[in-house]
Amino acid sequence: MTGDKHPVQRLLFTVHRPPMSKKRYLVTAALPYANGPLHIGHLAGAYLPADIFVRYLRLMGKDVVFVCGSDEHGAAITVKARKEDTTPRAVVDKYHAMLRDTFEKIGISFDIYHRTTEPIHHQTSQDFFRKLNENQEFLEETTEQYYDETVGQFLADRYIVGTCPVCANPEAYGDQCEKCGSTLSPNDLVSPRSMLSGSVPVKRPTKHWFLRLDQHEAWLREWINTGVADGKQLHNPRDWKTHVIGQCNSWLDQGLQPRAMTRDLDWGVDVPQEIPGSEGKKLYVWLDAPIGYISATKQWALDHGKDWETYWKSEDSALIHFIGKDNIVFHCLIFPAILKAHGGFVLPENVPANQFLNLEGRKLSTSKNWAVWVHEYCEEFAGQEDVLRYNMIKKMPEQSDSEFTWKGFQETNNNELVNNLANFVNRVLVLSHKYYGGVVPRIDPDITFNSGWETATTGQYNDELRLLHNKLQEMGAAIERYELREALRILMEISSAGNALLQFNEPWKTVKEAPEMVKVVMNLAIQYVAVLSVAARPFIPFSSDKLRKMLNLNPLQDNGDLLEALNELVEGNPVVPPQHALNAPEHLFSRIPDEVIEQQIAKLGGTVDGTGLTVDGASQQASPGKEAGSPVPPTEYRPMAETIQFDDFAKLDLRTGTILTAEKMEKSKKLLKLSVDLGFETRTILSGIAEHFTPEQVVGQQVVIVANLAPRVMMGIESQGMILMADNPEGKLSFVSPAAAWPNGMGVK
Ligand code: B3M
Ligand code: ZN
Repeated sequence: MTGDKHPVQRLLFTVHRPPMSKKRYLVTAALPYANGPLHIGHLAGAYLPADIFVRYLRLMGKDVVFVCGSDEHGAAITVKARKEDTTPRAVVDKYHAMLRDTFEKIGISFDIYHRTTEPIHHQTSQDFFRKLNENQEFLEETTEQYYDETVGQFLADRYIVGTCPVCANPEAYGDQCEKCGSTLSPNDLVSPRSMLSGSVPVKRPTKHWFLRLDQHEAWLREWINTGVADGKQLHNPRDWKTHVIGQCNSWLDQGLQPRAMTRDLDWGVDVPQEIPGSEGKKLYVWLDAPIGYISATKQWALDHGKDWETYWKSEDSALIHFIGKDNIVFHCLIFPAILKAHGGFVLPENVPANQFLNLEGRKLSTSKNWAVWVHEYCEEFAGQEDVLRYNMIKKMPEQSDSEFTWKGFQETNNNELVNNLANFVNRVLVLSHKYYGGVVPRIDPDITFNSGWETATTGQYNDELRLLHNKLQEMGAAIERYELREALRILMEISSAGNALLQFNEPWKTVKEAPEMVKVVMNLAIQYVAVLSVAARPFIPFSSDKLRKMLNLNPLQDNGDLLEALNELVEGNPVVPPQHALNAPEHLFSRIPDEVIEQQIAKLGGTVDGTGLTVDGASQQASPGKEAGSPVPPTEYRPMAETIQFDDFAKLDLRTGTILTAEKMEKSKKLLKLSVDLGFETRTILSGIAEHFTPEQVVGQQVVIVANLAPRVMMGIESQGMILMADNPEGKLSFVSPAAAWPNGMGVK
């Protein structure tokens, strides 16, 4: 023993555990549009984090239901049907099956994967509509909408194309410009035309039902910022991600307007027919889609003899929505308003939205086939599903956008999964068979050895088990805080400590001279592997199964297995008893050679195949950034500025920061008003980027600011610094930012 501070004591009180006090959990992952296959951006954005969280809750013995399903309505589907020259029904049938199978292959453990075309969903959403109507939550209003006279149809926003008022892109849609990312409405488009016939649409009056979101603004603001609604503290807003709260406040600050909840369409959920004027009207897809979470729960409850209402209506149930950042407004403001307007439902306890994942330096693009398709991965890398999962978690865009590269994928696999985890497990199994015929040795727990946690620290068997307990608890606490990258790091620390345990004690050298000590070391190493077989399950479930098999332990029940292990370990007890017979080691991970990676890189941006990769509209929508395949114009470089001395440069105080809120300035086209977190303080900064970014796009963005620039008053507001931006030959702007999740307030030199 090197000193009096044993690692067990050092760790014991450092673990922060926010209370997981709810009786039951209803966890949702965004319903993907059934109009295309799943790519890695979807996986990292919503499905994988949700799956990890749910698997962890199950391991902790919690009552949890995990629901999802295909979003089968809306223009995303009908546009796709037109492109594939088929019916909406054929589109959703095809992609629903594809999505369902892909989720299963990559191990997303939904309790139910439902569909919004199911009758139970139509009924549920119509009941909602009736109730909102009864509660006078709607304004019925007749407005002028674009109508295509050639085909005799009102045009959904997506069916109108025209020139973007912000960036002059001639192919902007009526709801959004995919080039600059601006949110638009059809009236914003310059020279609109109909996508159905190419003709110039005319305006015609039509009646719609508008949800009075303006009347919900005040309580939503309070609930988002304080966690209090109806005088009750429902959650702690500090548990929510800052970029989520920031985006909500940006919307709230712009003022919530009544929003149409119906459409003139022929595909979707009918407005209940007894309501006057309902003919030809369908529910807006963003009204029915989140209600899909409820209908999925109803179906699951029917299938399992449970009561769906306890999950949605009792105060001791927690509702948690996993989504990508482009769905924040719908899940944090509009759906909560709908739930409240209906009455009787719980509000989400948290909406841990992720940001976007980029691929090889560019944003993911369905239309340019700049993506990694999960179903293709599962075919080409069959048996290596966990390698993708592991990489997605390591690169999860939890606080800011992140990037996947195939080289990084290879390195992570070879260095962490093969060299660390697989190597450790293999050594333990091989040595146990060699020394003890595969039987867990009996030991004298008082014999000490070199601990794997720190060089030159003495280990004692029961203490080391308690130490393992603390590590697991730390890992769980990170998952409970939705810090999944951190949780994975802690998991791998256990594997590293296992390797170090072998390295520091060298059983292969000492087995002859100190056989009793080696027994203790090997027994402990087996406990490590057993603990990993449980703790790895949320992240890499297929490998967890393999580990259980090698250890000859029962398959996990997903019902308190981790809790049980924690209870043993905290007492200093082993989780695998002596005399237990192990199975032979099996293959866990293998090295990925360069050729495989090169092939994948070569495939990027390649021809579109028959799976229909030509339409966007999945959860990761366009955001500004380098477009895959855009032609590179000849660059004219700006002439160099005059040379300055180091002292001139040293006068600048550059700092890292994160944009917390952003809003448009009433009288200025160019300026956005930002509040920027500098760690030690929050600054108000006016930045001339309004023509390049919408407020929602910049919230959560990490930036570098000139922090000691003299304040300047513009349009009556004092701007306290300047944000660094890089420009490009087309005059576009890009943020200059530190690596993902860098602390705020740090110096930049
Ligand atoms: N289908 C949009 C999307 O895929 C939508 C999500 C619905 S969640 C209720 O981004
Ligand atoms: Zn634009």
